[in-house]
Amino acid sequence: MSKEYVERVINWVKERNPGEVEFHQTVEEVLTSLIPVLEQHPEYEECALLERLVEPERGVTFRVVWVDDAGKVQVNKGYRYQFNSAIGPYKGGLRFAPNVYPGIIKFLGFEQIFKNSLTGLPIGGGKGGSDFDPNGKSDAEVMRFCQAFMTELYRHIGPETDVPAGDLGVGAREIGYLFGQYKRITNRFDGGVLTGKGIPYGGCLGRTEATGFGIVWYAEEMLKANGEEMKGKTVAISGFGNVSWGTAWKLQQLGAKLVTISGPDGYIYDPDGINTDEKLQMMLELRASGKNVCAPYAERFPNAKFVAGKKPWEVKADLYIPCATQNEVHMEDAEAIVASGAKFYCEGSNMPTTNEALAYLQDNGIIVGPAKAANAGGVACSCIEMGQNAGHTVFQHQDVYDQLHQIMINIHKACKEASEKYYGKYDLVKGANIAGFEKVAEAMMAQGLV
Ligand code: 2IT
Repeated sequence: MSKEYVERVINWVKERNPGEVEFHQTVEEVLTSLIPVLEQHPEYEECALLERLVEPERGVTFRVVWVDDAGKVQVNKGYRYQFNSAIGPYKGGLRFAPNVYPGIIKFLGFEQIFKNSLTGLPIGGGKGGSDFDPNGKSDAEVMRFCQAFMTELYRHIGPETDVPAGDLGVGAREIGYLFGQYKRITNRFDGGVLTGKGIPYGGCLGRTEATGFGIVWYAEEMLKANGEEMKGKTVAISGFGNVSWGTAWKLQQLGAKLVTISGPDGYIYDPDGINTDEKLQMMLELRASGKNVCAPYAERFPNAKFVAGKKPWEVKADLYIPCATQNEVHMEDAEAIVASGAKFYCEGSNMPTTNEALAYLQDNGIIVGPAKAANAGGVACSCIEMGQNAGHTVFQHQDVYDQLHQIMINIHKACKEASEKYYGKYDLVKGANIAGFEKVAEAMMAQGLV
């Protein structure tokens, strides 16, 4: 009965959102997990709860017009999908990347509902972005683009309405330009209208590393629940951006040995470990270069090897953490991970694993930490930033870390307990979907047909 309901809604999403494959993928993955919960709540089907969950409350698409350094007029698409506000104002990042289209923003926005609910904090789900490619653009071009983007976005957001942050291609610099333009238009210092701000103007200490730290704390809980510890583990990660850097830093602190990072150009294998301050600094330099390549790492540290055009999943490790982008782990990568004898796989980036690869990893006994739980430390820290701004105060670094660590422990516990309750086993993927869903469903039921 519930199985048919779920299948019907999945097909309905596919028909209504043609070609948006990433959105279909995440809806399928999430809704399928919810079947045993729906069995116990027939009232959810009667009031079309799933149909309402998969249909964003609001979505805006807008034109972004700006002038490049050569004086040429450029036109991009801008998006903001406000998915669900049952438990708090919409909250979620902005992604600037050339492949951005509604299927990507909707998959991210839909995931964000459950992730934000898992944090235990009062934030709804949303996501936005643009097909603007920040790579290779001058600082002045990025500023003009951000100003043009905010000139439309400002009318849809607000500290109690929708609070965007960064995602791929949107870091502290972009948030600064976006915030400056918001303030110029509205004449309001609404600190909590954007998160990931710079420290001098309302930013939260620790936000830059929060996502990566949270991922490693979550992975540590996975290890502990299975009688192991982080110290001494060999770890392979992808990416070299913000999330990868925070992950590398926390792995260093916990005494794990990180041996890979990657970029669109290939991956770095460093047998000595990417675990010195100088090497972590190098990751920041790679990002700041704006070239989107990781090869220069091997020039600086000659013991390291650059493998062109490949992904790091062929390197043997105890724990794998994809931290780059969606669908970076396919079936052949999952096969390599299983063949390596690894026991743990923790998603860092949003939906890094195809549904097929995810099932293969789990079917072969790998313990999988899902992104919507593992990377929730970023948005949790964003919510701490909102609280700081609302209270016109400043939180200390260690306070933020302590809160964040506890939130990650709580999320792992919630995922574990939900999967044990409904599936009678330790399956964090299903548990995350269920634990995230339960609170949102209850809030939606209480608020009537809206
Ligand atoms: O995917 C994510 O959770 C983010 N990009 C961060 C969202 C946020 O509002 O901090």
